[in-house]
Amino acid sequence: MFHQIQHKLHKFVQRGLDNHLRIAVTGLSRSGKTAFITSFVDQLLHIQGRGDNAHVNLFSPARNGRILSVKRVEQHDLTIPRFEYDKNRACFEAEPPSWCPSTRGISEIRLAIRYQRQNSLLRHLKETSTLYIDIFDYPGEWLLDLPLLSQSFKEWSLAQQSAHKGVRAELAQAWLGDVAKLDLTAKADENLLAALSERYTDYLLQCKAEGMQYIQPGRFVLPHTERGAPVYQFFPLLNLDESEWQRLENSGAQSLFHQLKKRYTHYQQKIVKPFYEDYFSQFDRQVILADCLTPLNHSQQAFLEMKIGLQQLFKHFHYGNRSLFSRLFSSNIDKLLFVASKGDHITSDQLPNLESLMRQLVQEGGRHAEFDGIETAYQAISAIRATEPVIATENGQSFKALQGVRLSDGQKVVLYPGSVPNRLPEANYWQTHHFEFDAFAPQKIDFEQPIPHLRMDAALQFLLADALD
Ligand SMILES: Nc1nc2c(ncn2[C@@H]2O[C@H](COP(=O)(O)OP(=O)(O)O)[C@@H](O)[C@H]2O)c(=O)[nH]1
Ligand SMILES: [Mg+2]
Repeated sequence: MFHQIQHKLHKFVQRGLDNHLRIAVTGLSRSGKTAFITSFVDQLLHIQGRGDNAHVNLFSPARNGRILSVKRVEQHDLTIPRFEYDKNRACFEAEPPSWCPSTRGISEIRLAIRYQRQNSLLRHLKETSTLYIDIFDYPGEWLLDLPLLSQSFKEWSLAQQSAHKGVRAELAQAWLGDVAKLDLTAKADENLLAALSERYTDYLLQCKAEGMQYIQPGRFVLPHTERGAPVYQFFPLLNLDESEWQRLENSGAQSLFHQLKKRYTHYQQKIVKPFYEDYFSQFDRQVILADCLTPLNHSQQAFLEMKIGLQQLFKHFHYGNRSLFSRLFSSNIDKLLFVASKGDHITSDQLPNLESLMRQLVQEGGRHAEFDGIETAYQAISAIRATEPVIATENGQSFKALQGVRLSDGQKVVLYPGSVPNRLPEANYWQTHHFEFDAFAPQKIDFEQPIPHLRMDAALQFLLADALD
């Protein structure tokens, strides 16, 4: 009897000591979220209680042998799609190996890590504890819509107008030409609105293809099933003067103008807001991924947009008392990790430059001191390493190079991808430097081997080590 009570008590205490961590991973599409989470889970699942765990040498709880087991458990929220770890891993084990298919929307996976506590005070109560981690994958495009929550349709339109230059202005010509022909005070025609919205969405997709990253509404450029829903069928009105805005406001409730306004408000309240209320407010730690190398291939405008885009994501954590986000919501995030992804596209000596470039992209403007109470780190990593470092010689000179299988033609190549600038490049940079960061095919991964990576263990250390104390 006594034993039973003691056992029950022990279990009760045990449960009280088990802890949870909700880690969210975001970034714009193709920034490497799926690759990151697949590798994150894979590295953890390959930790062996008594193994040397060389694959995660920078992750101290594994190196010290305190992690007893890691396993997948049923996720917490059954309404969220499951993160497809097994399917993703299978892509790399296949012959030939391929990159995992792209995903949309939010997904979740839960792991249970059983570990030995370090905390001696509790040692007599229990030796081991379990940390449950929920990892969420959600599109960074969702965060680009935050400003909409505090803007009226008119304010949003004016903000869009001010971003409307260079490549964007050129791409928008066809869509703007069609809108100019409209009588916005006339009674709304659903089909017309649908057709024009489609042209607007095409324009946004073209901006994206040109490397523009600051795109609103962010959800318009994600593949989603409800594209035909009226809530995704609206667009901003550009180039109107004050008297025209007045005239439109005074048009009938059924006018095209008021229909656009109504859909905008619906999008704001029914699509943007619930994400913050339902999910965002519950995250404990946030990873933000950015592919800083691809904009170097494109143009200065692409690079500047990447900066604006990143700073937009960053606004969610910039807790200065006037920050938009802190006025609207509260969050519990205590650690923030900025990751420059796909680090295997450059030679290892360039990784510090990539890290510092990422830091600059986020911090420019000197606002970095204001992450109140949030510990922030910057890391350049490769979640799934597709290249091998080699030493190449040319004209008697040796230099560091990369070897991999080029994705476009399946050729095995050795190349020197060039140096990465460690600060924000000047305009003439794109004239004098030619960047070609080729995409590589993934390596084949043997059954039971962990996924090869660069510094994923540094990310594990930052995100998990203190929770496994
Ligand atoms: N070489 C290399 N390519 C990567 C890495 N991570 C992502 N990629 C490439 O980037 C693409 C998009 O990555 P994914 O994880 O699907 O991005 P997501 O849209 O943010 O989930 C992949 O299909 C790969 O081609 C990496 O660590 N190394
Ligand atoms: Mg994905």
